[in-house]
Amino acid sequence: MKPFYSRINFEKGLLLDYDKKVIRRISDIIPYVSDSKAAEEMAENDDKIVYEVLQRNVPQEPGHIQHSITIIKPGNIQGELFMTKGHYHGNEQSAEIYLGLRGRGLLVMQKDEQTEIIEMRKGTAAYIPPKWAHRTININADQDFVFMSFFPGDAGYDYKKLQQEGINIRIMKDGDNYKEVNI
Ligand code: PAN
Ligand code: ZN
Repeated sequence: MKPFYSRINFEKGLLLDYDKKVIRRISDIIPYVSDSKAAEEMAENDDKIVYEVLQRNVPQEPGHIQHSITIIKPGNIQGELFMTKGHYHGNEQSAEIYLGLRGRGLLVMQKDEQTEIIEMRKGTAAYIPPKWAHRTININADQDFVFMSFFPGDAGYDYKKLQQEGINIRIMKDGDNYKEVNI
């Protein structure tokens, strides 16, 4: 394959060139939220976009580096702030770097009984070591949270493992702020 580049607008926090857009709506994240029943009802009435992932096409092979931008919209489901599904990497040796571009969010990571949270904003480069599950949450009520991800070509996704074991910390709306709730 040939070298290529993408343009990022740092003012707007946008990836201008991408090959594929994945859209996740409330109906796509029902099994991942605390109150799945509330999510079902919301999805029936108004199936809002929760987040979008803009991806570059890179071979999903060792040696390559996948990169994409995630845009999480503001909102909540029965108080639980809009978030990504969250996953382990299928290839558990795969680390990842998240770079904050716009808005404010939390990166929640989990490994065995341990939980770590990093608050992210424009300019935060967070390192997710191998074997840590990761999910991001938009903690702003009126602004998108946007970050860029860089991860090995063969990282893969294991959504089921995290869904089955459950995530220990939920991020709930608390007035204009947020609170962490342990489960
Ligand atoms: C990210 C995520 C992206 C969407 O690019 O895939 O933010 O989150 P979910 O995949 O959990 O829906 C990443 O961590 N890639 O490995
Ligand atoms: Zn990942």
